[in-house]
Amino acid sequence: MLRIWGRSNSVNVKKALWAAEELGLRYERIDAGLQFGVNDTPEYRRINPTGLVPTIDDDGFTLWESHTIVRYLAAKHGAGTLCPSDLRKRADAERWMDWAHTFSREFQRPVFWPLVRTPPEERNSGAIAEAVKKCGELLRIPEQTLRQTPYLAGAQFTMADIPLGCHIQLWMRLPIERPALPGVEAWFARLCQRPAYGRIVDIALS
Ligand SMILES: N[C@@H](CCC(=O)N[C@@H](CS)C(=O)NCC(=O)O)C(=O)O
Repeated sequence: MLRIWGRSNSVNVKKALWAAEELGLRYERIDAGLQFGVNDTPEYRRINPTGLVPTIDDDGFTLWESHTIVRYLAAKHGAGTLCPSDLRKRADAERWMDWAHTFSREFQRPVFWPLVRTPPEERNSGAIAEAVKKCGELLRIPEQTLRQTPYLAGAQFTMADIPLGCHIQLWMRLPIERPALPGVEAWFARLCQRPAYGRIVDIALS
């Protein structure tokens, strides 16, 4: 049985959960992180020395780092679907997974945390606006691709869409001024049609 540790509102935990659900896997989720603790216990640190979430245990094989977990689950259960069989298509998909870190760095702490997890009186609105602008500029990179193909790695939904798809939900749902990015917006609308995205990713901001 697959076990996944992590609170359901963590953007990185969502990646693992969404992949598992797209693959139709049965799993048990154990709350961990922030108010739930668990990730600071010696038992947890033994399987994940970073003390971060998510971590998985797949029949005794433990793994951490959300994108690696997505790659592992996709390769094990989704060869030819979530994980493209063609080597170049797979590398293309993995490139988008890695690029999501670039967006995450400019978005999670500079925009998401101040707007969702920081009291209004402690927010620096100038810095947030500056960061939103930077994120909008970064999104012109996937915009170029998404104007030409429905998904990041081509015609099919793949693991390429999972990491950035989790960040984009936050980007689209935050009360911020977004530049017009029709390709990204159409892609987000496509993701919203996926039942697993609705269950796992497109949940209330917290
Ligand atoms: N590179 C790691 C980052 C994991 C990470 O930063 N997780 C955050 C949640 S999104 C965390 O564990 N924060 C501490 C906590 O929730 O207590 C990954 O992708 O798995």
